[in-house]
Parts: sequence; C-alpha cells; structure tokens
Amino acid sequence: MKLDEIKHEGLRRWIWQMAAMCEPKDIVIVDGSDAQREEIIQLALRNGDLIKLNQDKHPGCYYHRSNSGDVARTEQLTFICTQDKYQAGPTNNWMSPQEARDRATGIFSRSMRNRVMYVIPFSMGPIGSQFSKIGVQITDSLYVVINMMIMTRAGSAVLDALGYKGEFTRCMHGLASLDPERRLILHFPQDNEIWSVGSGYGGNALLGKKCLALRIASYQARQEGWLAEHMLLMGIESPSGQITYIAAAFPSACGKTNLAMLIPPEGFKAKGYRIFTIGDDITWLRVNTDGQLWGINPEAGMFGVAPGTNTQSNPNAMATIGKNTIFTNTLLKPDYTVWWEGCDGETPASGVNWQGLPWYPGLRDADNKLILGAHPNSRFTAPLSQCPSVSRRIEQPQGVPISAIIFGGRRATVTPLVYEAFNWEHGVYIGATTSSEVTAAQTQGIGDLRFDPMAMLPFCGYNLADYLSHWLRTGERLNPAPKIFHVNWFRKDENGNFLWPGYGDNLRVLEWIISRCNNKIEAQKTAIGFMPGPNDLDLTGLNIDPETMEKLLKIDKDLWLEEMDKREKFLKEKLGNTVPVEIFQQHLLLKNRLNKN
Ligand code: GTP
Ligand code: SPV
Ligand code: MN
Repeated sequence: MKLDEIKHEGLRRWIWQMAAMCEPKDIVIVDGSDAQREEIIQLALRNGDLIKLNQDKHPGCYYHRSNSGDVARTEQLTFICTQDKYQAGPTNNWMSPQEARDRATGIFSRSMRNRVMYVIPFSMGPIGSQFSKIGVQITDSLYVVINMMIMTRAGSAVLDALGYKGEFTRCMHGLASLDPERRLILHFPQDNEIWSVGSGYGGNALLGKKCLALRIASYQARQEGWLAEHMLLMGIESPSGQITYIAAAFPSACGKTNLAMLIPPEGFKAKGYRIFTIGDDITWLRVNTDGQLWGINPEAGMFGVAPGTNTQSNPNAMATIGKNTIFTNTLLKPDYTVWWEGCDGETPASGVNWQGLPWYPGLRDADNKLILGAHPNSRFTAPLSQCPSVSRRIEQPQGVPISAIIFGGRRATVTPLVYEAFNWEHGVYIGATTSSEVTAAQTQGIGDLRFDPMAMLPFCGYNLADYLSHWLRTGERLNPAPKIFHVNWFRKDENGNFLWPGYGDNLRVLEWIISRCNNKIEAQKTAIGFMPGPNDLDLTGLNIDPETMEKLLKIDKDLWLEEMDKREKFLKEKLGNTVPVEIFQQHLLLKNRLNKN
C-alpha cells in the first residue's frame, strides 16, 4: 500500500511531517497481510532484531533480546504534557508541551536516516465498535511492528474504518540511540498524541498499550464519561450455568494474567466451574443504557511476564505461547528453545542469558550475586485468540456486563486474603488506598512499598485526585453498581513463604466473591469490610490448616492503625488537597471502626 492511497488527509500530512523530522530512507504502511508480516519477520531475522527459535518445538516463534539498559518501563522518563501542570497532577511527571516537543524533536531529528519508517494503523477494541479507538503508530523498530501486529488489530481494515476524517491518536515512536539519557515517553492528551523515543521495550514502545489505552484513554474517558483501567477481565461460569463477569486491577506483575486464565482446582471442575478469559491487562468500562457497567478488552494479545509461568501455575498461558509467540529477554538454550526461572522441566546446563552472555546455573557476578538466565521482567507476546480459555465475547463490540470489581496488591502483611466494600464509595476508597511492593516491571524502587490507586499510578493520564472523583461520579450513574472487593494473594509467614497457594486456587476466593454478587451467601461485618467466615471458602482438596486460614483472614488492629497513618500521609502529602472529600470521610470512618474494635 502506498502513502498516496491513504484517504485521510490529516494522517497523510502527519506522516510527512514526521518523515521530514526523522528523514527515513523509505516509508512502509503496515497492511496487516500475512505476506507482509512474513517479509518483516525475514528482515528482522537478517538485522538481528529476532532470532528464529526451534520451529519443531516453538512453531512460528521468535526470540528477541532488548538492549540491556532497556528492559522495563522507565516511569522517571514518562511525562504528561498538558498546558497546566495541575492537569497532570501531583503523581505524574509533567513537562510543558512546547518544551517536550522541542526536546524530543532534537532527539528524533534525522534519527531514521538509512532506516525504514513503518506506519501501523491499529484499533484498540473490535474494529468499528463505538467503544473502540483508532491509533496510528510510526516506528523504525521491526520488533515493535511485529509486536503491534499481535497486541492490536492492525492493518488496512483500520484505515477503512478511519475513513476521510476520523479521529485517531498520533503515536510517534523511534529507537534513536536507546541511551536512557536520550529517552522520553511523552503524552499530549490535549492533542491526542504520543511521542516516545529512545526505548524499544514493552509499555515504552508498544504505544497502543499503556500510552494510548491507559494514559490517553483515561483522559478521554473522563471527558466522555467512561473509565480506562489497568484491569483483567474474565467470566466465571458457575455450576448453574450462569456466567459472572469480573474486572480486577492489580499493579504490574501482581497476577492479572494468571488470574484471568486460571484453571479451576479439580473439585471445582467437577462442580462445573469454567473460566472465560477476555483480557489480562487493560479494560475499558462504560455505563450502559441498562444502568450496568460494561467492559471490553481493547487489546488483541498478551504481553505477559515469563518467569514463574509453567504448566502447573498457568497451563492456559503455556498453551497460548505454544506457537506464534515472541519471547523477549528469556534464556536462550543451545537447541534454540527458551527457558526462564520457574519454567517447566529441569534447569538447563547452559545457555545464553538475557544479556547475551554465556550462562550456567549458579553463575555469579563480581559481587557474588546470582546471575539470572531470564530477566525478571522477561515477557512473551502472544495472540489472545490462542488462549484455550478465551471467551467468544472478545469480539463483541459492547463487551460484557460487570458484576464485581476487584483491587489488590502484593502485600506480605496487613491486608487479608479478601474483603468486600460496604458500598461503591467505600470501594473507591479501598481502590484509592491500595498499595503494593514494587516489581521488576519498572526500573526503579523494586521491593519498596508504594501506594498505587486502582493500580493506575503510572498510567493515569491526568490528575489522580480528579480521577478519584471521576470514579465516585461514575458510581452515581450506575444502577446496580458492581460490588467492590480487595484481595491479596501474597501474604507471607515469618519465614517469607506465601501463606496462600494462589494461582488456580484463587478461584476459591472468586467463588465467594460471585456468591456475594449473586446474594447467595451471608458475610461477616468487620471494621474493614465484609469478610468470609471461617467455613465460607470451599477449601476441599486443599491442604491448608485452620491456623494458616486464620492468619490469611486476620485483621491486626495495630498493623492496620499503622497502615492508616501511611494512607493518610499518602492522601494528604502525595495526592494533594483536591482529593475528594468522600475519600477522607471513608478514611475517618474506617479509622473510627478500627479504634472501636
Ligand atoms: P503485568 O503484565 O505487568 O501488568 O502483570 P500481571 O498483573 O499480569 O502479572 P502476572 O499474572 O504476569 O504475574 C506476575 C508474577 O506473579 C508471576 O511471576 C506470577 O508467577 C506471580 N503470580 C501470579 N499469580 C500469583 C498468585 O496467585 N500467587 C503467587 N504467589 N504468585 C503469583
Ligand atoms: C506492566 O508493566 O504493567 C505491563 C508491561 O503490563 S508493559 O507493557 O511493559 O507496561
Ligand atoms: Mn500491566
């Protein structure tokens, strides 16, 4: 397809402007055809972007090793560029649009000389759905092109949907030097535009994902009256045949992919439980004319964490990545298969690790620290349609009705396995004060506890305090509103072992949640919310003693009061004085309830 064949004049003009800045040797429009995809893969194999994996064991699969300084999102280099700093809010990095464009132009200038500029039209959400958004990404990275073809609905059908003058997000990306000093991930929500330069990795570079579907979309969602969230989306079919849909927000690398495609424990399978996966990372939520909250997954693929994924923990993910998958920063074995820490089978005797260095188990660096085979944030990119548990509703333009919203994080202490909010407002407070230990999905502060409201701290494209009030106002339009819950799969004992088995066994908690949604079970009223009684979770077939369950459901008043001080500090000092009053009211009510106990 030629540039002149693009009907949309604004798009053609923008492509020429970007080409004038970057001076590529050629411009290629991605049409989404198999033939062109194959051509691009061949180019990537030749230039070293991809390595062909053992096609007997990994059909259609390729391996990519990113620059060793470019292995996760760099939040410190990510900016919201609005006219006023207030609009970006106290939790986002802000830069004025003028300064941002000036600085990035300096880096983009001539950066594609002797390189080809690819233009990828893509749709977030089913093409043509009124809930979908169109983006066009420019990039000089073949790896990015190939990933975007998996993660989004990309190709000329999107240009047809865009027509002569449709709205789209301009997504400008370039590798330039990959030097973190010359890396910027810039969002211009008021211009519906993204500029990202200097990184080829994940959320920094696949601009449909965090940049468009969360940061830009959350800004648009506020104006248009909907919500763009860092949530998985799944259906749970109970023995009666009824399917209950839930959406869950956990911070990066805290279990969304795993929950979204869990395999029911044997006893639950026998009872008749079935899981339907709709999304594992992003959900767009709208108030429908029926008064209910409906959700779609705007993505078409999964960009999932590899370490810890195996046929025990996540068989559906293993089946999904059996073919047509890109593996990034895992270990590469001598027989051109891949491996990661927490994978199936024996640890290989040798391989080439994520840094491209010869590796063997037990290898240590100069400081005597173990060197990993796979980077902790190594990932796989695979089509969601290959997931055995995928729901047929992924293509449904209006999505699915949501009965429950779940918040959660990675907390070794304090927060119990599960509790339920008393009402929407209390639920929004619970989401707003959710915290988690930082994972390797970002480059800084790993292991630190941080507050991460609705798991959106790094992804909200506007003032987070205003975002909370948007959540409150959305609740007022819902009838009935979904129930809101909080879960924690990561509570640990004194020796640092997880108390809860997690993974498939999380369905035991989901069963209680959907029973609550369908008014099938009474709950215990506690200071923090409704909770299951000691015999309310079905633990059949699980080897867990009552003391452990007691620990998992325990509310330690002293620890909670300490937690309340941290929350107060976060709300007042970090979120600033525009936090909605309802949030402070809920905070005080909870504090009073805790003190009365
Ligand atoms: P992003 O893609 O970064 O947004 O992450 P995610 O929320 O989809 O996280 P994912 O499901 O990929 O899980 C991340 C890590 O947590 C993996 O190493 C998993 O093995 C581990 N994990 C997931 N679920 C559980 C669980 O229930 N219990 C325990 N202990 N670990 C889990
Ligand atoms: C996350 O970090 O939450 C991810 C991976 O889902 S990335 O696409 O790199 O943001
Ligand atoms: Mn994510």
